[in-house]
Amino acid sequence: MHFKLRLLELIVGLLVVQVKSHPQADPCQNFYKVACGNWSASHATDSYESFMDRLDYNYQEKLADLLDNEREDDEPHFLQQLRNFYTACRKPLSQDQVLRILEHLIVMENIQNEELSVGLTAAFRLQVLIDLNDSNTYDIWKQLMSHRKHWDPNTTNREPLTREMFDKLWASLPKIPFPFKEYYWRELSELEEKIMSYGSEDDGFDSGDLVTRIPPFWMMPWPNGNITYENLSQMAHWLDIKANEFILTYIYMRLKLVAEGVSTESWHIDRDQCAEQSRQILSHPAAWLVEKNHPRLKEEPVLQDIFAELKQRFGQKLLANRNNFTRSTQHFLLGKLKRMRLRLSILPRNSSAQSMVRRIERHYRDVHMNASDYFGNLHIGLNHSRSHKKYAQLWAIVFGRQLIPSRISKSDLYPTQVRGYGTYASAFYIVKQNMLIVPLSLLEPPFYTHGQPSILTYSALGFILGHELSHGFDSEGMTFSSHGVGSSAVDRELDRNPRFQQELGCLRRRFGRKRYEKFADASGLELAYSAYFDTAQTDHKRNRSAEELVTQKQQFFHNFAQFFCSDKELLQAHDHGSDRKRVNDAVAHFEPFREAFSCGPSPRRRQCRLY
Ligand SMILES: *[C@@H]1O[C@H](CO)[C@@H](O)[C@H](O)[C@H]1NC(C)=O
Ligand SMILES: *[C@@H]1O[C@H](CO)[C@@H](O)[C@H](O)[C@H]1NC(C)=O
Ligand SMILES: *[C@@H]1O[C@H](CO)[C@@H](O)[C@H](O)[C@H]1NC(C)=O
Ligand SMILES: *[C@@H]1O[C@H](CO)[C@@H](O)[C@H](O)[C@H]1NC(C)=O
Ligand SMILES: *[C@@H]1O[C@H](CO)[C@@H](O)[C@H](O)[C@H]1NC(C)=O
Ligand SMILES: *[C@@H]1O[C@H](CO)[C@@H](O)[C@H](O)[C@H]1NC(C)=O
Ligand SMILES: *[C@@H]1O[C@H](CO)[C@@H](O)[C@H](O)[C@H]1NC(C)=O
Ligand SMILES: *[C@@H]1O[C@H](CO)[C@@H](O)[C@H](O)[C@H]1NC(C)=O
Ligand SMILES: *[C@@H]1O[C@H](CO)[C@@H](O)[C@H](O)[C@H]1NC(C)=O
Ligand SMILES: CC(=O)N[C@H]1CO[C@H](CO)[C@@H](O)[C@@H]1O
Ligand SMILES: [Zn+2]
Repeated sequence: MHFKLRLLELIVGLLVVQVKSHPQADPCQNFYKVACGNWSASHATDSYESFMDRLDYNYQEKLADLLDNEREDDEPHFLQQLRNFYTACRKPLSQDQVLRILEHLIVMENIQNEELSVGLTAAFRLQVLIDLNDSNTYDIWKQLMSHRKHWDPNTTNREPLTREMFDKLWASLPKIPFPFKEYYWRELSELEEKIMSYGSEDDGFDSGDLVTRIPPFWMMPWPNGNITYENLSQMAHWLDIKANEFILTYIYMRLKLVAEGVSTESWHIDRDQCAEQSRQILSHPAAWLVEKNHPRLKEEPVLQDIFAELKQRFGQKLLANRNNFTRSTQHFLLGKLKRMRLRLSILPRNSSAQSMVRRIERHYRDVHMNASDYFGNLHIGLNHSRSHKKYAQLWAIVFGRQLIPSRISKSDLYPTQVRGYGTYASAFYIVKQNMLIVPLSLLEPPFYTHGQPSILTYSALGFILGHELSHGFDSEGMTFSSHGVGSSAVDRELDRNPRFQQELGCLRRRFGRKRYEKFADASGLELAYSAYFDTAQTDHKRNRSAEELVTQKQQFFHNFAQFFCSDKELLQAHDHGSDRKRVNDAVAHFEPFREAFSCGPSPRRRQCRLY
């Protein structure tokens, strides 16, 4: 069963009001190309790589401007912490600070991934906060090893430790690691030996397979001779299997070896990066500050209206009951849809300005950032977020059904996840709460402008809301009730329902683990399209001029596709697949799309339809 909060995020991309087509591309073959054309070339000099990034970049610029301003009298405690974090991040960093934070971390009782994350970020002088969790330390090492940056490799010692050096370093450790010196020495020397065993005199390798340089700020041994990428993966594996305590102590010893003089050299983190981290670590204070200066909440009625329409469309689908579900399952699904809520902003809603400040104050009352200790602040921030994450999960399990709906009310401060939900311009659906959250940073130009033509809103935001709504009814989400409690009765019925299983098999064969996202994309596009174009009682605001209908339909699809434009059109995202395929898969079997662009009937394969 799923007791963890399940998060389904949608990455949003570009929306451009003006349709700029790519003349060579065939919309029926590669609609991404038609809509995005030469996006990466025309945005080559920008600081963002996709439209999603652009929204976040703009938001963080605003935040940085606000944080660069003088502080005012009587600012809430949480805002001072935000300023302190940002200020410390902007100051020059030194090797000495790295050693201090490592000393601080090493003496801790229980060194978890948050501590390792801070230690690696500091030791490797990373600009971005390293994203470390229980399952991806291997990837982190691989990334650290293939990371490219200009530096002077002479500033570290890359030879294995001699016993003599080890003895000396051991004596200066802030804490003696368990269990004992000889054990540690054996583990350390075996690791170093393994690393040094790579690298070969061989010149038989294809030069494309060779790692040509030492990773930046590498403080461990590095093999002589030629290393292939395969060797690098194995080295990452040896590091990955070491305990966090071992790694932090080891890195600390190796850094102490660095030649004299190097430690005075300092480095900086960029302004936009500091703003981004401030937003990740202190999400609510950052959202509060930006919202106070650039209010977006007045957009709520527009979004709630569209959301209501999408729900109504999806309700019609459920009522059609293609799967011939039993009455109780129908009741379950319709009840869930009816009670699904949309909330704007990660901040408390429906509360007075003072009570909002009080809630945020309460959440951050134990957080005390130091305006000159960036690494220490990172640790405080991650530790704080960890304690709230655990609390949120615990209470979801312990209190169960009755308390959840009343406990998480419209006005609660929703706990965000560093580098996860709530810290980017990305909408998300929380199964446990049957709630869809749209961060206000999504409602910014050029994605969204107050009073823009509704075709732009439906094709972009409508799609996003439809996508997230659909996650409530994908094969995993649908077994959770409107209160976020899993239903084994619905689970059993789904297992036995022949039509549903057939359609699910179709999705699984075609998309594998991406099936939930592909379903949500196709369903979201269909919902948004029908909400905008199909005639119904709810339809009172659209211009139905017949001669423009085809053009309007084309514009709708262009606008939908353009928010996926990116520099990384072919990069495989974990669940969504590449941006290009995301667009092309969503439209491939959608009849109204094929009609609008005169594509002829769908190719061989039909669409997989759960409902
Ligand atoms: C994309 O733009 C670049 C620079 O503007 C140009 O050199 C390139 O030919 C363009 N590619 C296509 C496919 O239009
Ligand atoms: C940990 O990282 C992996 C790979 O990036 C990701 O799939 C997984 O969802 C993450 N887990 C948590 C709990 O964040
Ligand atoms: C590093 O050291 C080598 C040999 O001692 C020297 O040839 C090289 O120029 C140095 N590199 C830098 C960037 O100082
Ligand atoms: C390094 O990788 C190459 C192939 O990429 C492999 O032939 C060689 O055995 C590896 N070296 C070691 C020490 O495993
Ligand atoms: C590495 O391989 C190249 C050819 O790919 C060869 O010229 C060179 O001598 C090798 N270097 C070492 C240190 O073995
Ligand atoms: C739907 O299911 C009911 C039993 O739940 C069955 O009697 C009925 O024949 C089914 N209808 C179709 C069209 O499969
Ligand atoms: C803040 O950090 C600096 C540098 O690490 C330290 O000297 C100072 O004592 C810290 N201040 C507080 C209040 O902890
Ligand atoms: C980490 O959080 C706990 C509360 O969950 C707190 O007691 C502890 O002092 C925190 N440690 C640091 C280093 O902030
Ligand atoms: C509908 O659009 C047409 C063409 O753009 C325009 O001439 C007409 O006035 C519009 N009608 C309404 C009711 O907005
Ligand atoms: C402070 C505030 O605005 N409270 C309102 C919250 O919403 C309920 C109804 O949904 C109102 O009755 C309260 O006045
Ligand atoms: Zn999704």
